[in-house]
Amino acid sequence: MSGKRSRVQGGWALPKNIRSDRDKPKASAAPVWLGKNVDQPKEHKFVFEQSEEELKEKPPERIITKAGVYDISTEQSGVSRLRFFPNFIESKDADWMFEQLYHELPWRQRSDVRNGETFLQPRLTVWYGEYPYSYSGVTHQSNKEWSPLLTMLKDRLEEVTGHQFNSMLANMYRDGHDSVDWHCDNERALRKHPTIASLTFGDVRNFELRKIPPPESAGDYRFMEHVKIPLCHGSLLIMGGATQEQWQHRIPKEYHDRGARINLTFRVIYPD
Ligand SMILES: O=C(O)CCC(=O)C(=O)O
Repeated sequence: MSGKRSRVQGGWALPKNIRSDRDKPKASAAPVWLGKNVDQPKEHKFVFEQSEEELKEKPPERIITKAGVYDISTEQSGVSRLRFFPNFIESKDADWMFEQLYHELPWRQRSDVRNGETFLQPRLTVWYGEYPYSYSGVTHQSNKEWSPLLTMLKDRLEEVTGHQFNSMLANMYRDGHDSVDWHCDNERALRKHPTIASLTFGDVRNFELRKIPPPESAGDYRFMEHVKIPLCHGSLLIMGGATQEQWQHRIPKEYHDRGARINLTFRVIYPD
């Protein structure tokens, strides 16, 4: 029982070896180690270092909605130039053109081949041109069945651009789930610095471009410039100069309801 405190009237009895308050162990000041990292050498200072990557800033996305000529980059290899005409075709004409293209073009869903695997493309396509056209493992056979409407549009675009287009790839995005992934139109058959004239009919979709990073960035697009153009009914976008060399483009999937959109991209194809 020694050392155990026993209850006495009026308070707790002191253990036997402690006869008065003076013998009690003193509560010392705060222990020396409190608040210190005892393992840390005194001269070592904690320095907050940010990696070079964290210091890099992603340039703000540029959104183009107004008619104009936009030089989106200039490098030794040339200028990447976009020309945008949001009201190229009047809305009431674009309406009947959409209906005709929607019902009369021989739309088909084709398959891409990527890394040896075959995927159904998330859109429908039709190819027009005297030569076949191949990309991502898909080959479109030559097709010279230009309808009067397609011939009229081609003639008009030739007047505006000064280029003699001999081919056209038509894309149909049935709804917001259809898309085309990042790519550039740089197949050999298009030759260097092609001019591509792109018409839109139907629902608006965002056309996005991202600058191709320099080789030392090993394909890291995070800090590269991005451009977005909402392509509306009746609009014309012309991509020219070094655009296909310096930028990639895509139509991303949308998480809003979207109706059908038809895109006609007129090009000049050279035989191999
Ligand atoms: O639908 C569009 O506006 C883009 C189509 C496209 O990227 C292409 O045909 O290469």
